Amino acid sequence: MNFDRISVIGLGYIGLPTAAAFAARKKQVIGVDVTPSTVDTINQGEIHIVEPDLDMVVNAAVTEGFLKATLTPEPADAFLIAVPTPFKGDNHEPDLRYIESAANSIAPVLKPGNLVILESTSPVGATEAMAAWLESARPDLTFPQTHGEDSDIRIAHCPERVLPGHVMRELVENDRVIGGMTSKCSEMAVKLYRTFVVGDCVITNARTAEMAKLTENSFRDVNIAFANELSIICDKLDINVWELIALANRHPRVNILQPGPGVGGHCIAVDPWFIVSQTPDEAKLIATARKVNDSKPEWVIDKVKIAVADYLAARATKTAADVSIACLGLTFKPDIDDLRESPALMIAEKIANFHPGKMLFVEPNICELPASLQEQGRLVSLAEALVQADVCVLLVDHKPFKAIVKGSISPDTVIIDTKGVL
Ligand code: SAJ
Repeated sequence: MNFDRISVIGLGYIGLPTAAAFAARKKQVIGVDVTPSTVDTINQGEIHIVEPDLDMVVNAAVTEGFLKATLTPEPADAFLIAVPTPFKGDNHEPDLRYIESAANSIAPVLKPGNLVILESTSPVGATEAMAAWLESARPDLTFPQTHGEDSDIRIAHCPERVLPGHVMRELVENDRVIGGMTSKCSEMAVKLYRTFVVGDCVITNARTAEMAKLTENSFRDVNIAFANELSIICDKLDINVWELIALANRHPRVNILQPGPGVGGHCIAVDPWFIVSQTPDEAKLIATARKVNDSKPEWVIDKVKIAVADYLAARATKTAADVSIACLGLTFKPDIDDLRESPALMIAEKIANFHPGKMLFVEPNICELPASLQEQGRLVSLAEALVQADVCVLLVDHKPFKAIVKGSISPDTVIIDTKGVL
C-alpha cells in the first residue's frame, strides 16, 4: 500500500505540523478542521498558531499544491486523528467526544485498505473505542477488533511526543511508539511514519502505546513535584534549593528536574489525570504529584503577601497602595508566547486581584496583555520594571531575565525568584 493521499483530522499544535511534514515530502495532504477560520488561514498559506519554522513549511506546501485544508473529510489512503482530549466532570475524566466525532466524520469516506491512526493523547482503551465507533458507522467494512489481520481497515495508536517550540525538529528526529491493533496495522503505520521520521519506529500494541505517552508525561510531573516539594522544604530550612539540586544531580544516578511556580501547558498537567481517573486506587503517587504541583501557585502567592507585609513593616509611613509589584514572565514555560494553562499568568492575575498598589507585567514574548490583566496594570519593559518595582516576582526563566546583571536591581527591591534565575 502506497500512501499517496493522507488526511489529517484536527489542524492544531500537532495536526498541522504533522500535515506539513507529510506535504513537505511531496505527499498529497488533506487537512480537516471544524473551524472555518483555521481552514481559510491555512489555504492562504498562513498559520493560526505559533511554532518556529512551521509557517515556512506550511506556506511552501500550500503554494506547491501538496497541502489543502477542508471542513469535510475526503477519501484518502491514511487518516491521522489529532484532536483534543480535554477533561469532563469534576474527576478529571478524559472526554473522548472529539475523537468520536472525528471517527464519525471520516467513516463515510473509509474504504478497504485504509489505515486510521489515533495520535491524540488518550486514556488506555481509547483506540479500541475509536475502532468500535468506526465499526458501528460502517458495518459494511471489517475492522481489526473482529477480523484481526484480515480486516479491511487497519488501526493504530501512535501518540505524538513533540515538545512545543521544537515541534518541526522533534517530529522528524524523535523515536515513535507505534501501537497497532494487530501486527499488520503496526507494519502499515511504520511505513507511513517512515515518510518523514528518521528516529526509530518502535512497535507495540495500542494499549501499551496509550499508556507509554501518559507515562512519559507522568514521569516528568512526578519528578517536577519532587523538585517543587524540595523547594518548599528548603525555603523552610533556609537552604538554596537550586544549589542543592545541582549538588544532588552530580550523583551519577540522580537527575532531579527544576522547581518553579507550578506546572502548566496542556500535557504534563493533564495527562497524569487520565491514569488517575482510570485507576484511582492504584495511582496514589501520580495523584499526589498532581496535587503538589497544582498547589505551588498558592504557595508563591503567599510568599508575595508575606513579602509585601515585611516591606511595609520596615516603612511605617507607607501602605500597600504605595507598593509596586512587577511580575516577570506570564507564559507557561520559557521563550514561548503560549499563555494557556500558565501558572505564571494565574499567579499574576491573583496578585493583581488582591493588591491595591501598582502592577507591572513583563512578558517579552507578547505584544499585548491578555484581557484578564488589561485593567489590572501595564505591560512594561524589563528595564522599567526593575527600576519601578518594590517587589519583583520572577515567574518564568525567559532568556532576557537570565541576562539580568546582578547589581542592576536596587538592594531595596524585594525579589521572589520562583525559577532560581536571580
Ligand atoms: N517544568 C518545571 N520544571 C522542569 C521542567 C518543566 O516546572 O524542570 C514546567 C514548565 O515550566 C511547564 C511544564 O513543566 O510549566 C511543562 O513543560 P515541559 O517543557 O516539561 O513540557 P510540555 O508540556 O511543553 O511538553 C510535554 C513534553 N513531554 C515530555 O517531555 C515527557 C513533550 O515531549 C510532549 O509531546 C508534550 O508534553 C505533549 O504534547 O504531551
